[in-house]
Amino acid sequence: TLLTSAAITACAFAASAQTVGFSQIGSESGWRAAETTLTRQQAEERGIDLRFSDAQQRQENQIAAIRSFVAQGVDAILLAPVVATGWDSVLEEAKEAEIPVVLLDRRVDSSDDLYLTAVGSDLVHEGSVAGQWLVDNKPEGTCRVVELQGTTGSSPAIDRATGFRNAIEGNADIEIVRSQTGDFTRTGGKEVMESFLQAEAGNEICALYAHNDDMALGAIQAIKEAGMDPGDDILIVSIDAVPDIFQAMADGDANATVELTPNMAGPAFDALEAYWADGTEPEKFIQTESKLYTQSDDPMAEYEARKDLGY
Ligand code: GZL
Repeated sequence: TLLTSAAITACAFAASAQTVGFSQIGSESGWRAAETTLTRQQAEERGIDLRFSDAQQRQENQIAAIRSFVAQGVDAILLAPVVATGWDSVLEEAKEAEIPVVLLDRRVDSSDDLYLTAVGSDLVHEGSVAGQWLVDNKPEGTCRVVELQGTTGSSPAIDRATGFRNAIEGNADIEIVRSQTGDFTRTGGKEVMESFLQAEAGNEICALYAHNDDMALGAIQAIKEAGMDPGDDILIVSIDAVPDIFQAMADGDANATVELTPNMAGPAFDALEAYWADGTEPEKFIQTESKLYTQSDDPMAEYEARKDLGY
């Protein structure tokens, strides 16, 4: 009898825990892996039952995961949307079921009444910070830039391209001569950079702008294999501030990165806990900060500070 009542109490307690479904894009980059790690840690600390789905970077898998979470009757859904379009109907279904949706690190084109809030950085600003660094640090004369874009149709790829172009617009010396997606992966960055180097053989490439560090790290490998010196022959500026980009900076292979915090779940769960408690409606966009780091910012100290965060 004693065991039974304890079991019942435990079940009752467990039943009181909020259940959250998390539709994660995948594990395409070190930053994405860190975001997943921190989301699991945040849920654990807050006694939230997290149900995790890895979409392998396919929108149809995210839509299926959201439908499954709705069928399970979860208390909220976290969605890191791989691309910006195509979400209206599945978000309508979650709204119909009165399940709040919180967007993490990327945006959607859907109306903002289809989600409780979006947690993320100002992606245009990140691109502008990267562009301004190049304006301030390029060598004299013309600077021919190649660009590794993020996943086609994703809000970071769209906005980081815009921000960078805004920043270099007034500088006639800087010209983007090649631009192609590397899908936010190291492999993609390496392969596309190899094609850029072949296509531009005999022409000077002054700098690489990569929409994330993982593509930059792949490109650095390609530049070395081509017998050139990344960070010197070709300046390297990217975004995320993952540990390995700081190692590359310490080695003189990368020049600058714009930090993106992987802790999007903290603000997301704060907003959900307030909403669950008394229906508090958060702002529609909860913005995280971006910070520029360069070789003069003690890169190995920054590496050490991040190396155990699950990147
Ligand atoms: C940006 C985020 C991007 C990271 C990449 O908010 O969505 O996705 O910059 C990741 O590393 O692939």
